This record gives sequence, C-alpha cells and structure tokens, in this order.
Amino acid sequence: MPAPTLLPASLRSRGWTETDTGLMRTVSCSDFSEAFAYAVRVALLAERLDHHPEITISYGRLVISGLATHDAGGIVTERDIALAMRAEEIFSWYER
Ligand code: HBI
Repeated sequence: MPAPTLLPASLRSRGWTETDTGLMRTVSCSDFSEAFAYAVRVALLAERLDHHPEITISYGRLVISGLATHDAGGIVTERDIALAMRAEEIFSWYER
C-alpha cells in the first residue's frame, strides 16, 4: 500500500491545499474557454498517469479536487503529488 506523503512547499506556494477528500487547487482563468482548455490538458495527463482528479469548470475558474489514492484508503500519496506537479508544469506554460 502506498505511504502517505506531505504536500511539498512548492505545491503549497502554488495554491494546492489538502482537504478531507484529497489535494485541491483553484486556477483563475480569463474565461470559460481557458478553463476548459486547462481541463482538457489535465484530463489527458490524468489518463496518461492513470490517476484522475475531479475537475470543475466554470466561467473564469478551474477547480481540481479529490486528488487522493483510492488503493491507500483515500490518502494523499506520491501518485497525487506527481499529478499535481505535472499539472503545475502545464499551468506555468500558459501563465501571462
Ligand atoms: N484516480 N484520483 C485517483 N485515485 C486513484 O487511486 C486512482 C485514480 N484513477 C485510477 C486508479 N486509481 C487506478 O490505478 C486503480 O483504480 C486501479
């Protein structure tokens, strides 16, 4: 069973927090299209890593939540940290 992992400071400083249901981050976007485009990229990443957060798209906002490891009883493990870090790479490419 994977071991629990502390949220790295690099993710904390980018807005990631730990909630009862796993890691979460809200990303501000300029409009609905931008939020949707981020969601698609995160979805492709999630498929590649076989690890799937909840994604909520709304006007000007993307929320990634529920990022936890089921096999470990819903705690945060290296798999969750890995996905969050890769998602940050994607977000940073498009920052203005
Ligand atoms: N997504 N968030 C999340 N957590 C998991 O543990 C997880 C997943 N997607 C697929 C997945 N696990 C599979 O690896 C296992 O259910 C086989």
